[in-house]
Amino acid sequence: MSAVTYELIKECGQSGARLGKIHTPHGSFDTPMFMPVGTLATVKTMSPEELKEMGAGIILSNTYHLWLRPGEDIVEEAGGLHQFMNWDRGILTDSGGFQVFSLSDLRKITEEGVHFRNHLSGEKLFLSPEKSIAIQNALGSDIMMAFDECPPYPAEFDYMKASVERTSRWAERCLHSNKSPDRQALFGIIQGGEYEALRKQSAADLTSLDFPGYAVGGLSVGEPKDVMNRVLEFTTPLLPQNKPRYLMGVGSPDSLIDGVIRGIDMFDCVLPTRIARNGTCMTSTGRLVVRNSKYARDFGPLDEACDCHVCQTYSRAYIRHLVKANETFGFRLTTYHNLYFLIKLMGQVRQAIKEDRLLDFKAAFFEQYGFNKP
Ligand code: PRF
Ligand code: ZN
Repeated sequence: MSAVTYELIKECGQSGARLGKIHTPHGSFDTPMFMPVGTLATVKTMSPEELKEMGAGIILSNTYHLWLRPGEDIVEEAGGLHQFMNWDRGILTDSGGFQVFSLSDLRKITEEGVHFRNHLSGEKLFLSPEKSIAIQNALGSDIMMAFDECPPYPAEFDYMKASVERTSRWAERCLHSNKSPDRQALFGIIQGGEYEALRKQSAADLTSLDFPGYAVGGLSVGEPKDVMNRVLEFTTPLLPQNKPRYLMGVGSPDSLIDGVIRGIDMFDCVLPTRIARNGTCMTSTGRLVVRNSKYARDFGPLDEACDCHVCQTYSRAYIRHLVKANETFGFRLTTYHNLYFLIKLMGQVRQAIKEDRLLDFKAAFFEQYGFNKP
């Protein structure tokens, strides 16, 4: 039995959406679900208690960053990442594949792995499938991700084909180097860019290895929205029905709903936490830039329709003042609200799947949020 299992509860009568439950060694959570990002063993400005209060059942952390600091040996000595950061619910760690490509300089990809320079110190480093899994085993996450290559968009077909084939070979090496498959599930990552033939090849390679879950990688890398939707439309049907499906690095409200409609169960993104620290809030009527001078004397909540603690307690004028003065508390308030907003949105999405009305929910949500405006 795998460390992580997926229980399919119901399929949506109106779309490809699924209602489910994912069971991990650190509890279960309902899907579709959004995972807050805690890159450096903290969801920036939030305490674990606050994350629980808003209903987070799993968070994401990063192999690459924790390897560079404080070092996976220190986290392991602390008793693993859960103990180290005092989080007793699910943790998923990304493999470092994507981070090496997005953060580091002077990369050189070989069959063995990737040579690059530490983005902090300039030191020469090397990450491979075996090394990534050894770090993730030391961190003790519930879900580990395979070490992959996420090529930029657009990439030539021939480059993408060679990359997909290497990512498949790396995935097999990851699977064989997992030292605790009974406690830590390893998910495979489907690549292939916008090419249907390559997504098919990637999905066939990875599903033959029988991972306990699958991610769709290589999306939200600058491609137009309709390309992402089309890729999901032909990719999710290639994945087994009884395993979780995770769309990596996607977190705008519209993309979450579009992903769920195409059969995705899990999402993560820095978007809600990153824009919060720059004074931007997600609300039921669209993005609100609380720094804006028009909120200087606005004593109403960030979002009239939100029942989070922040919206029940603090005004736009107060939050604007804090954010403009660079006060940490202001960033805590916007971060809390944004994460609450996405986690609650996923709850509404699950309710709509239950009642076979997800497309109606989408139409109403998009109308209110302003996505239908020219
Ligand atoms: N691979 C990995 N992590 C990722 C991605 C990927 O393709 C993406 C794509 N948007 C985000 N995070 N390993
Ligand atoms: Zn709120």
